[in-house]
Amino acid sequence: MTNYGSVPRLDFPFPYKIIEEANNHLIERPSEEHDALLATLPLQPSITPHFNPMLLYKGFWIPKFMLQGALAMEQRFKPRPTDIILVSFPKSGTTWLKAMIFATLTRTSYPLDQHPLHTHNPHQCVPFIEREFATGRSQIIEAIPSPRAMSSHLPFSILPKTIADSDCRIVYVWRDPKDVLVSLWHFTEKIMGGADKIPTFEQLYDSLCQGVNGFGPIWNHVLGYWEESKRRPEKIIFLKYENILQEPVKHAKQLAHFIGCPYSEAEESQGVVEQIVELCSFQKLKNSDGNKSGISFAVPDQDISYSYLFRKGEAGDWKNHLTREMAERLDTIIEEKIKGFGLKI
Ligand code: PAP
Repeated sequence: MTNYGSVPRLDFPFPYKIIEEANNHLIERPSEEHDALLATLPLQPSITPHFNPMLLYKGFWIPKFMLQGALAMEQRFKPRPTDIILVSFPKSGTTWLKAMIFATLTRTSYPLDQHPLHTHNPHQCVPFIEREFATGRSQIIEAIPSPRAMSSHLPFSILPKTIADSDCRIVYVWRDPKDVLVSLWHFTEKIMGGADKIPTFEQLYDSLCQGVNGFGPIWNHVLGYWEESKRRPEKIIFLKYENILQEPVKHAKQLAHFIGCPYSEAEESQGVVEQIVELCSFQKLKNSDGNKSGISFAVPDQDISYSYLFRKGEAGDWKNHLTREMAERLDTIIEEKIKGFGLKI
């Protein structure tokens, strides 16, 4: 396993400054070839407006503009052997894991009390590859010095093949789908902010059960990475949100080792692992200046406050939202789909 040692200090907010200053609402025209392909795909409005509309591609409902990005990535993304790509189904712990990866990589680049995570949202530190390609700003991805930390919500079968064939490391995080649903529901409520057409919780629940929601079906998303992590465990680590919550220090060490910058004995005895865990903790991130006031641009034409990404940060909140029947039905659907693959919810 590569050990990167010290990672170059990023002159913050470079290259993220480029992101902040770029015209967020300008989507690069898809190439004619992509246009033609997109026009042939089944289209479905998304119940959650930030993923609207969705196209069915390789068995997954992908938000159209993210699919434009994915197709551009397929043609132009050049993986580097030292790349670290965080992948998740939305609302599974992306923001947290972005913070963990970034803090781990840059722990010697900044004094921890002046770390950029005190003032920046993790999404400003670790960009979404398909979004940058979709919005015509792939130069941001190229400008990040190695080892790059980036992220994606794309299913494994839609990631460019060059990634699967490369030495890049993939960190996949998944979460109990019932809590994913609850998190997505609250997020949707916030971004729709009192609009008349807010979907009901039951509608969102049905869409998840049917697999017709952004990047869904969730079970195939998870299974794609699970299978690949069994094939190539040295290149794909498969983490569960609930397990990280239970044992954050253990997982922080495992993550550091996997991404090529393990903690030294000296760091461990000085409590650096605990400090990184604390820096990335829900309360710390939620209450940081950057997250209280910042506006994200996760999707075009929609301003999403960073604060929406920090709600409860707990496991099992679904018990406050789903009836027993609803929980059992969703569990049964997922269990049926993942049966035989050696994976448990
Ligand atoms: P995204 O896919 O839109 O980026 P993502 O970050 O994956 O969202 O998920 C948000 C969830 O992670 C929220 O869960 P909740 O609604 O159930 O509360 C959010 O609170 C939680 N979260 C964010 N940061 C942390 C953290 N540091 N520790 C634990 N959970 C966190």
